[in-house]
Amino acid sequence: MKVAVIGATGMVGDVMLKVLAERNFPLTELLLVASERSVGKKMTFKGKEHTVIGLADAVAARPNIAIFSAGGDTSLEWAPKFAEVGTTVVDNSSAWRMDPTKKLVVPEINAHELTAEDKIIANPNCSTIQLVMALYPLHKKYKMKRVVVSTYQSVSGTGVKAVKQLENEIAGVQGEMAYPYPIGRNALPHCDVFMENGYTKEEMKLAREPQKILDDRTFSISATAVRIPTAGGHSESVNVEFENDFELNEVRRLLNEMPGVTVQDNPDTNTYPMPIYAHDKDEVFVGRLRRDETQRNTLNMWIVADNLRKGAATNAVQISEYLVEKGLV
Ligand code: A2P
Ligand code: 11C
Repeated sequence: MKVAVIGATGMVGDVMLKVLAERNFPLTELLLVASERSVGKKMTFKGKEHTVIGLADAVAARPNIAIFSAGGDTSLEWAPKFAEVGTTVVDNSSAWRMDPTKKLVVPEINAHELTAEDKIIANPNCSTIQLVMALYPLHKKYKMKRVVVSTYQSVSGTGVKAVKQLENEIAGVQGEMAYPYPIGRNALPHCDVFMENGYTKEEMKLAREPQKILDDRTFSISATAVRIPTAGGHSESVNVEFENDFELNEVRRLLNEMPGVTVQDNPDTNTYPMPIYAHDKDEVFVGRLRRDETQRNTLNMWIVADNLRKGAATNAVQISEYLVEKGLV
């Protein structure tokens, strides 16, 4: 497979290269692509030196797969150009996610919907992916009615500038601000931009993307997204009301049986998921499983995952692996 990584010099691009190497993705050629600023730069992959190229050269090389992590504008402009030459694009940005002609894929849930005709495939938002990975097996069994989710998102979700802001604040150094306020010793109820309805774009992604992935509009999701001073890994407090009653032991079993999900849940040993321990892991961790004692058929849980891994790079590489395995590229 000839694969192009668009945004190879960025934060997600860096993890993408790590994941491709770790999983021994069947590469015959790797094209590392970034903005004109980085063209000519040398990067190493599996001990071999590569030179960064520009987007036009990458299209001309007609890769089998192009994995995009270079922002929505780059995806909007360039994904169709790759598709036109027969490349299948796996896009990490929000550009195509809600386009009804594009599929929004979490491989463990809906990769089977993909066909060779899908030339632009969307990777969901990081906080959506970890949420649906835990909701999916429970929804199949008990049918969700309503979900209330509050997120605790790391600065790595915002990008390099935000990681630097937190580091500067910890070191007591003045520097450029990614957020309108300090993030160290703070919590900002503000992820991405505000929309007309008073919600942030991140909150609306959490409300809408799961319905598309699960191909079901009968349940609703209400979200509050909060940025906290963790370096990496997003956490979520989730309250789910089901149509049908559940047994906690069966919930635990269903989550354990879900590929890619690991249950960490034992109050006796202080066992619960935490972002520092999810770092560099591909799994979604679920714990603090409790019955909501104030409402029928309602569950509380806590979900944690590495937002740059399963939330971005790993999910995109898994989609690419599926395309190769099924002969769709
Ligand atoms: P570059 O390093 O040349 O700016 P991050 O999200 O960490 O900021 O990374 C964004 C990634 O997307 C980087 O690899 C960046 O390349 C790339 N990128 C940004 N804008 C463009 C563009 N217009 N064309 C191609 N790549 C881009
Ligand atoms: C965050 N979820 O943590 C964002 C980052 O739509 O792909 C990814 C934004 C997106 O702020």
